[in-house]
Amino acid sequence: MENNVKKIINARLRGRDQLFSLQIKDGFFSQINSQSEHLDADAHCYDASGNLCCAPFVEPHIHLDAALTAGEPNWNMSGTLFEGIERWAERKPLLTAEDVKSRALKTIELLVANGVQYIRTHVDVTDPQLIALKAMVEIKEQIKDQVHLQIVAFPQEGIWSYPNGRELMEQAISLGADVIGGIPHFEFTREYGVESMRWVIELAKKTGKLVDVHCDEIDDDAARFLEVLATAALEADMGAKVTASHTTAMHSYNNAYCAKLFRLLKMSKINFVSCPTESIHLQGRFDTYPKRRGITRVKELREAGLTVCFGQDSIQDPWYTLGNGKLLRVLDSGIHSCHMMGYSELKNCLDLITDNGAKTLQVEQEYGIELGKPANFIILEGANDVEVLQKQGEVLLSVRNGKVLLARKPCEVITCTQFNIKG
Ligand code: 17E
Ligand code: FE2
Repeated sequence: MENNVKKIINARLRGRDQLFSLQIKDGFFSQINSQSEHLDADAHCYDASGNLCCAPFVEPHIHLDAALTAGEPNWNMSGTLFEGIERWAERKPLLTAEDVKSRALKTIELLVANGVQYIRTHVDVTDPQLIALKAMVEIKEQIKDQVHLQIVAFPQEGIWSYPNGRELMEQAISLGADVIGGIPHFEFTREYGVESMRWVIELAKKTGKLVDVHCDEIDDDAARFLEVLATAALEADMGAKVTASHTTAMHSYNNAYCAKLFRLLKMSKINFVSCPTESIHLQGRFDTYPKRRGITRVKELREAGLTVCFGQDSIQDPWYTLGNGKLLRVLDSGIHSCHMMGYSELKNCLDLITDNGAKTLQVEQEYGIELGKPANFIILEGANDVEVLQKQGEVLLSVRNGKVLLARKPCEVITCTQFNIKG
C-alpha cells in the first residue's frame, strides 16, 4: 500500500446510503462524488468495499501522564477515585521525563492504531517540577504531523489546596499548555472550589486559552460547581471554549434542580465530556444497593441540544486497570449505561466519538469529510453508525493529510461451520 492515498472508491459516508468516491490532492479532499454503481479497483486507489469513511475519532479526555502505570507501586484495591489519587501520588515522585515520554508515546500509538487523530490529555501539574507537563509539551511537537494533541494543565491535588497551585498552573501555561483545568470537588472547601472556578475562567480570558475542568466527579448531590463554571463561562461569553468533564454528581441531583440547571447550561453553551467506562467503574462505590451508575445525564444533555462527547479517561492507570485505545468499546458501553439505544440515537451514535469531540476541542474548521478540508479520515467496518457498532470491527485505514497512519486487513476467518439455513 502506498504511503499517500489519492483516491478512495466504494465508500459510504455517514447519513448517506449511496457509494462515494473521494479524491485527494496535496493532502486535501479535492473531489467527493456519489457513484451510480460499484467500481472496480485499480492499483492507485483504495477500495473501501462499501465500508464507512468517517472523520477520525477524537479522544477528548485522557491522562497520558498516568497511562500504563497500573499497580506501580501499588494497586487501587477499593476502586474509588480517591484511592486512585492516593496511588498516583505514590507514583508521581518516581516520574522522569523518559518514563513519561515512553508511556505517553506507547499510549498514543494504541490510540492511533484505533483510529484516533485528535487527543486532549490532562497532565497533572501538582508537581513542583512539572516533569510530566514538560515531557508532554515535547511530545506534542514530536508527533504534530500525525496527531493533534491538546494539553490541559490539570491540578490533580487542587489549585487552592496545593502549595503554589496558582503559580504552577500559570507556569504550565507559559510552558505550552493549551487548556486550563480544575478540580473544584476535590478542593478542601466549597469556597476554594468556587473561587478556583472563577479564577480559571479569568485566566482563560486573559490568556485566550480553552478550559476543561474535572467538574463534580463525585456522587455527592451537593457538589454544584457546574453551575459556578457555567455562570462564569456565560458571563465571560466564552461557553464554546469551556468544557465540563465528568459532572457525575449530576446523576444524583434531584430533577427539580436539574430543570433549573439545564436553563443555565443551554444559555452558557458549554461542552460536556463523559467517560462512561471510567465513571461506571469509579462511581457508586459508597453505595450498597441500589447502586448508582454515576454517569452524567448524557441523554438529557443531548436532548437539550448541548454538545456531549465520550472519552476513555484512563488506559491502565491507578484509576482503571483496563482500556486499550478503542473508543468503539467506550461508545458501546456508554450507550448501554445511558439508555441511549433507541434507533434515533443509535443511527448517529458515532457523533459522540467524532463530531462532538471535534467541537469540544474547537478543531471543527479542519475537521470533517468535506471538499477543501484536510484529508483526515478513517475507514470503519460497516456501512453506517449502527453496523459499525454492531460489528465492533477494527479500523481498516487511518489517513492524515492524505498520508497513511495505519492500514489493516479485515480479519479473515479460517474455518467456520456452515449451517444450511433453508433446512
Ligand atoms: N484523576 C481524576 O481526578 N479523575 C479521573 N477520572 C482520573 C484521574 C482518571
Ligand atoms: Fe479525567
